[in-house]
Amino acid sequence: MIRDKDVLNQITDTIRQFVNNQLIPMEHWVAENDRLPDDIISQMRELGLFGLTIPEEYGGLGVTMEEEVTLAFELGRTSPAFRSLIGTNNGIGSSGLVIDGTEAQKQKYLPRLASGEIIGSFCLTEPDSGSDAASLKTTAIKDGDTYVINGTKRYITNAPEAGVFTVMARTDPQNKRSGGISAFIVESDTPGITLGKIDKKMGQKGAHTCDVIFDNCVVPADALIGGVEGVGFKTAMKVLDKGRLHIAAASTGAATRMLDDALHYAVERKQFGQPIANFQLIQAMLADSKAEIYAAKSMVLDASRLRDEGKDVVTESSCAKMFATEMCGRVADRAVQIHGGAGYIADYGIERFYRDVRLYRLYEGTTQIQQIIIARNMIKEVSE
Ligand code: COS
Repeated sequence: MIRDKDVLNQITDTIRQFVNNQLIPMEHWVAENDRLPDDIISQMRELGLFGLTIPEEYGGLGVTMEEEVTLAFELGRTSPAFRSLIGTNNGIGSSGLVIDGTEAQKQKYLPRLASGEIIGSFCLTEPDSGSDAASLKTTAIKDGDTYVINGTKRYITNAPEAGVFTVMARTDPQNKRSGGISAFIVESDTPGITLGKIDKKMGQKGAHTCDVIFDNCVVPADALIGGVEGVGFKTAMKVLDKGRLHIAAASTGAATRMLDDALHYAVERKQFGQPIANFQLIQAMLADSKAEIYAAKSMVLDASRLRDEGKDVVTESSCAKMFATEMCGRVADRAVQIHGGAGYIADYGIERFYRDVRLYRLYEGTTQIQQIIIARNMIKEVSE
């Protein structure tokens, strides 16, 4: 759903110019220095990019899902590290509060997340609990009017920058599956929290992940999201349903950029006395990529519109995430191939994209988890 086409076009144009003029020129610097320049972060704040999805009454722009993915198509066209910094505030680092938080929790944190004053981060994954999220071992044991949290969270995006964590922890240790899990909003300077060293990743330099360790970390009882125990797993799943659509859009944006780079290279690069774009084997790679990007974009928009209509889009969200991220991987591979030897050389940037986008098929649920969700829902529907 687009609330006002002119306003959306204006925001999209602003972001497109920001990506083209400010972010793309800094991609190499970010990869070399493994951080974002401070002035870029300030500009992101000024543009309101940290609060795109946060409801207007809490200081954000309150974009709809269709508007969000439209903007993510643009933000996806540059190094994922830029989008990653604002990504958690607009997605998994705030959605738990937006979807299930109490009014007091929303009032307390959402305005600061929307302005970019603090960064939000989502703590679900653990050393022994990745795809099987319901098996998580971190505990939050009630003690008077507090909870005591113990456990380790792993690969937590933006944890080194975070001011506040959404933490999934087991409040009922007797219940070993999803029903024993609750979600908490925890400030990062709470005593008992330490961070591991920043992970060395395959790509996405400038976007940081690390362990978050809770050692007898005492939080007030009102840190329990929504004030209800035992529904934290469902909160996490709802957060991910939305997050997966965003990642699908970002992957589509990245594929668009890589195809654009490959097309320009193919038109300029001459072999056998003519641009390689004249060769049909190159054309096949360009055409397949174009069609697949179009398909992904259509899926993402369709699923987003359905979500805006209030429909259950668990299946569609997983379909879009699976297709768009796998498509993005194929386009990355073809883009390197079209660049030939240059595709393997850092100066051309395409090898960096190839490594950066590999993560899209893994986080917020691997492709195999999306397949399981889609197939399970199909089987459930036919059995009912
Ligand atoms: N929205 C709301 N509720 C949901 C839901 C959703 N999208 N998905 C599941 N639930 C509910 C179920 O209805 C069920 O509720 P009841 O107990 O009341 O029946 C409960 O949650 C448990 O669901 P389910 O039985 O499907 O859980 P499983 O343990 O079988 O696992 C998967 C579900 C595999 C889909 C889940 O663990 C998952 O998504 N894993 C990937 C985790 C992930 O993406 N990690 C990335 C890290 S964050 S960057």
